[in-house]
Amino acid sequence: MALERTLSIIKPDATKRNLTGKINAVFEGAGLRIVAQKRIQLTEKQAGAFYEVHKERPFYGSLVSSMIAEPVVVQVLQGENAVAKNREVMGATNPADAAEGTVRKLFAESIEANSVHGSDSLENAKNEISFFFAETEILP
Ligand code: RTP
Ligand code: MG
Repeated sequence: MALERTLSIIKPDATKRNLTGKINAVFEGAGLRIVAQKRIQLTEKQAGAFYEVHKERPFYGSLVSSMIAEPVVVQVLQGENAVAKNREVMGATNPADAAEGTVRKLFAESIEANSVHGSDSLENAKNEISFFFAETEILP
């Protein structure tokens, strides 16, 4: 088992419904430690750059719009196999397919308003963490 860090975002649909604490409780209950966290308002430019990999997808425009509609909470989660563990805890992209007890099953409204983002590989986690955090802001 490897101690890893992953980037998590509590998305606008969830911050709007005041669910930050409830979602954090699911992460912490699964053994993930919140070692950095801040509430920020993304700009269109930032959200567009963050989701650049999806630029050609039909949902790119509405994804970027939805990510700037309300503040988000960006956070670094640390734990054993944190990248895969967080993906497991988040549940499937579409809440209709998400397993019981997962964040998306518990809280997501739709495939777009799906409450959380989580890095999908260790390499992407490193890049996504540095997109939002300086190393000095991460306090294990
Ligand atoms: P994420 O990156 O947000 O952690 O989620 P994911 O890997 O499960 O999903 P991904 O395929 O990377 O898509 C990124 C986000 O785009 C929205 N989406 N909308 N309308 C659609 O068909 C559609 N497909 C994806 C979702 O909000 C997804 O989280
Ligand atoms: Mg993804």
